[in-house]
Amino acid sequence: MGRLRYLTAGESHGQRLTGILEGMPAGLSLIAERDIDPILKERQRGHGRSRRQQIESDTARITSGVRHGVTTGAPIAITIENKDWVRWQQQMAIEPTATEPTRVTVPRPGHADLAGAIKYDHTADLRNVLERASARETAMRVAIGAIAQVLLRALGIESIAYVKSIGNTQDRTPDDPFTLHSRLATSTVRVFDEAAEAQIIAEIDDARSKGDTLGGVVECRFRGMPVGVGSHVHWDRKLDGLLAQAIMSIQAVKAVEIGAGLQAAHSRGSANHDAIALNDGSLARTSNNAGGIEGGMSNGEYIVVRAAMKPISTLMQPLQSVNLATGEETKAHIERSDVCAVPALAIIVENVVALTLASALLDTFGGDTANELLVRVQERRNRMKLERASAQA
Ligand code: EPS
Repeated sequence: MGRLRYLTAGESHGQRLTGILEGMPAGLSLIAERDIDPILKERQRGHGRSRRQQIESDTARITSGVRHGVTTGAPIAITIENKDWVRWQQQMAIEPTATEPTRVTVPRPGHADLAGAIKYDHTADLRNVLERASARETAMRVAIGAIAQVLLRALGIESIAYVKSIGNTQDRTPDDPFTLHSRLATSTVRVFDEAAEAQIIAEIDDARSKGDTLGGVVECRFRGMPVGVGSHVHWDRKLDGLLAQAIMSIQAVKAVEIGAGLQAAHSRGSANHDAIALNDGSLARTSNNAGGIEGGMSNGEYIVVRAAMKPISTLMQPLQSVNLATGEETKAHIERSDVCAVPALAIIVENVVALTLASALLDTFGGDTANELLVRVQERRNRMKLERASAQA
C-alpha cells in the first residue's frame, strides 16, 4: 500500500458519503470551498446525466485533519450530504422499520446486481448491492483526489482532463490541450471541437429517446512530474501498474491506456520510442508516446492516461433477466439513471490519477511537511540538468 490511504463509505441514496484520507503531509493550505467544491461541481456537469444531478449540489465538509485552513498531518475526514436522501429515508433507513421496503429482485445485466447478490446473499433485495455499487461513490473519490491535487499544485504539477469520444463521435484534441483549458468549461460534454460537441449531444439524445445508454473514452494529462516516481525494481510500485489498478477500480471503466497505448502495438520501435535530446541543457524527449512513463517510472514528460467507459448498465428499454424471487425470465429492473456519464468520468479519472501520483510522489520522496517534500522534488528536478552532472564529473 502506498503512502496515501483512503476509504470511502456511503450508499447512493443514503444520508451522506464519508471519506478518510491518511498520509497527507502537514503545512498545505486546504479550504473545501476553494479547493474541493468547484471540482465536485465539474463532476456533476454534463449532457446525459439523470435528474438526480438537479437534486444534488455536492459540497465537501472537512471535519478533521485541517486547522485554520492548513493540514496538520492527521487523517482528513470529509462528508458529502445526499440531498435526495429525504425521499429515501424509509427505503434506506439504518434502523429496522415497521414498513417493508420495496424490494428489487431482477438484476440488471452489466451492473453489480447479480454477482453482488449471490456473493452477500442479497437475492431477496438487490438494493443492498446496487446502492453501494453506484457511481455516486465517485463524488467522494473526487473530493479526496481534489486534496491530492492541492499537493500536486504545491509541487508545480498541473493537470487537465477531457472527453476523447462518446459513442461513435470522436473529438479533435489539440496538440497542447493546456492552451485551451478554458474551452472545456463551456462544453457540456467536455470536448474541444464545437462540431463534435453538437454531434455528441445529438447521439446522447438519440440514445435517450430509445431507452439506451452510451459509453466513451476520456483522457487526462499531468505536466511537471519529476523523474523517477514509481519503480523499475518492484512490480507493485510501478507507476503504470498503480495507475491501471486505480483507474480500473472506477465504476464502468473497462480499459486503460498510457501514452500511445494499444496503438504502440501497431508501430515499429523506431516510430514509437521517444528520442532523448537536450533542451537548454536539460534532458528532454522529442515525442511522448510513452505517456511520461518508462520502466514503471515517470520520465519527466507529461503523463497521459486514457480510460474507456462501457455504456451505463441501467436501460430504460431493459435487456432480459431473471426474477430471483420467482424464477421467471423477465425484463431487467429499471431505476432512474444517467444516459451518459462520460464527461463526469473525465473528472473522476483526473482526480483518481492525482491521488495515485501524489501517493507515489510521497513514497519516492517522503516528507512529513509539504516543504520537506518540495525541497526533495526540486533536488530531483535539478538532476535532469546535464551541466550540473558534467560539472560534478
Ligand atoms: C447511478 C445512478 C444515478 C446517477 C448516479 C449513479 O443516480 P439516481 O439513480 O439517483 O438517478 O445519477 O450518480 C450520482 C448520483 C452521482 O452523483 O454521480 C448509478 O446507478 O450508478
